[in-house]
Amino acid sequence: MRIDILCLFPETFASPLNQSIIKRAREQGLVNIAVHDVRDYTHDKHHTADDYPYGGGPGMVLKPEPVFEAVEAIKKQLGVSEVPVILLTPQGRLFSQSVAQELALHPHLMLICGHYEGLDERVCEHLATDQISIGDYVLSGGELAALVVVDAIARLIPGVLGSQDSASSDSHSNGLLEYPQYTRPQVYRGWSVPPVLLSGNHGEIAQWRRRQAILRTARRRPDLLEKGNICEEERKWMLENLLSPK
Ligand code: 6GU
Repeated sequence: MRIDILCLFPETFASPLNQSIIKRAREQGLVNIAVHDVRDYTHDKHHTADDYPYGGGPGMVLKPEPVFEAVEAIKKQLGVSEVPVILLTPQGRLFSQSVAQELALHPHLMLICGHYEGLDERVCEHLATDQISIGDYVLSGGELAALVVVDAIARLIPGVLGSQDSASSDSHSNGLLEYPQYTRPQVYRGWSVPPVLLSGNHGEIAQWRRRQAILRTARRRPDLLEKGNICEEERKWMLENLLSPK
């Protein structure tokens, strides 16, 4: 998969894209990520990327010309025409695990990071094919949002994670939060690992994890339970245990 990122602050990406799982995925050639500076596509000597908003008001607006020209130049250089062009903006549709799964199916994506008070609407209307927000809060720019999107997508590419199991048992991939995990020591400061996890009984362990995932989701994110596909027996167990401590 190839991802081209267009932004005003390319240095933001250096460290996060050169760590851990994403670094390894890039080294293995599973994902090719290129970061482009929109200012490189300006023509004036001050490399002006923003301007005052028509109609007045606070802040500056990202100019359309360098953004259009950057997308067109990159497409031309790569010899591609049909590629999703995704704008990162608080006005976009909400990002989620299922949006990540949908985007991970594309062989190529272009991400545009907005900045300042906003972006010229003609970029939204005539260049972007999709607009994504990572949540209901405002960031100073789209760079951090793009990193969130790239990370969530990259770990879904086959081969990026050690075993494909790790992505399918993640929180949200089955509509529920993930069950509690433990490692050694068996007792830490007097707090013991739940005995069922030491039992070696794989059926009981699977049932315990499933029930804990349901309970945790019911307590912390009841809004997600609808999508969790809980059976009648599980719902009964959940209601019996919801009120007990922790
Ligand atoms: Cl994609 N951009 C900005 N600037 N703020 C956000 C966002 C994006 N998603 C949530 N808040």
